[in-house]
Amino acid sequence: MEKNNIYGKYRPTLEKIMQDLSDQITAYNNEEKKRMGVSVYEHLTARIKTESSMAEKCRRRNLPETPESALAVLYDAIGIRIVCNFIDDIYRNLHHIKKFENCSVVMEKDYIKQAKDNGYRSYHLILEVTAPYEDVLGNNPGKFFVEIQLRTIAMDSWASLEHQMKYKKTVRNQTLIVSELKRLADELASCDISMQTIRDLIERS
Ligand code: 0O2
Repeated sequence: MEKNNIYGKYRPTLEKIMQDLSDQITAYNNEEKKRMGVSVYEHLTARIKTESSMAEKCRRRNLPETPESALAVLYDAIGIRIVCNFIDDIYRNLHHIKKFENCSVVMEKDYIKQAKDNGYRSYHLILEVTAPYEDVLGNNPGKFFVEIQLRTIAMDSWASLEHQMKYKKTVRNQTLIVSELKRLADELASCDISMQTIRDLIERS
């Protein structure tokens, strides 16, 4: 399999699944805006994992670099990131997403309640989406996996910064940077809690 063709003929289908699910999320947000006057999230981004990044992940997991590995064994070919103003909004989004009739949750990781050792925080959800397209195993309607990451703006900024460091080949003062990043992650987590508390006080008053 060519490196630049790991999704094979399924690439356009992945784009459709990603768009349809993004539309479903946007739709409940629009409903909430009408009902409550505020959005449930600040912004949403969606991406198909790059071919090279997916091929690298297959190699790391000792999987053949094929559409079957990319779409039936690994779960993050399609990724949607929902960035929220407040921690509670993350759980509000989860509540809405879990009600989608065409989706079931196959995995959940709450890196907010249990942050990674480096300070990474986010809520990860793997959805299995049933859609009227042929999947890599030949089923139609097919089943497609989507990774949804939910985080606050603070968690998102931190992850971008940490990502920059991780993917630089050589970083001077790495030990210092790693420990500063951990300290920063904890400070931002504390700010997120304060933001939520103040919002609750304003809403109750
Ligand atoms: P991209 O380009 O964002 O997709 P994996 O790490 O993927 O082999 P697993 O269990 O699938 O293993 O991953 P996990 O822990 O659920 O996290 C997957 C994604 O979460 C990563 O995707 C990142 O987007 C994000 N993530 C997880 N841990 C960290 C972290 O410590 N720092 C940052 N900045 N992001 C993290 P990819 O595949 O790295 O890349």
